Amino acid sequence: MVTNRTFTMIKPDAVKAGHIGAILNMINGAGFKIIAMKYTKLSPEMAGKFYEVHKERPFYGELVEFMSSGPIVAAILEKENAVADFRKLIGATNPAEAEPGTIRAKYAKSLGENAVHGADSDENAMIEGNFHFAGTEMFD
Ligand code: DAT
Ligand code: MG
Repeated sequence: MVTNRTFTMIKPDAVKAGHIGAILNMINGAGFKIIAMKYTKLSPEMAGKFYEVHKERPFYGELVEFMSSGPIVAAILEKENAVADFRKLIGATNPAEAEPGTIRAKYAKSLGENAVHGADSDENAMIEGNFHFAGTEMFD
């Protein structure tokens, strides 16, 4: 099992605000290698399935609606300690609590519309990467 990869999405708020380039620049600058990447849009069904773990949470409906509201950039990233280092680079879920200089501190609009997703474990990184990409779309 590959444990040096993580999965990310640049969310609809950041895409709409024109931050794709700046965010990718921060990702590259932090030493992550791009293994797979696509510009795409989630249907409400796909967003619902992706965030199924949050189904019982009060914000689930809002989250699914937001994540399917516009295009996103999905990517698999590789680096030593990828999951933890990427969570550090993006900052806390709530941008008001995110460390200065993190992607969410710089580009997130709110707790709900927080610019980027980062997988929270090696296992989820693999599941989420495989949800979005076929093996033929991944390059070492
Ligand atoms: P993270 O994206 O930092 O892993 P999470 O997995 O707890 O955070 O939640 C997934 C997404 O759901 C999060 O990026 C934004 C949204 N969200 C989380 N908590 C929320 C809340 N209390 N109100 C509205 N949206 C929320
Ligand atoms: Mg999460």
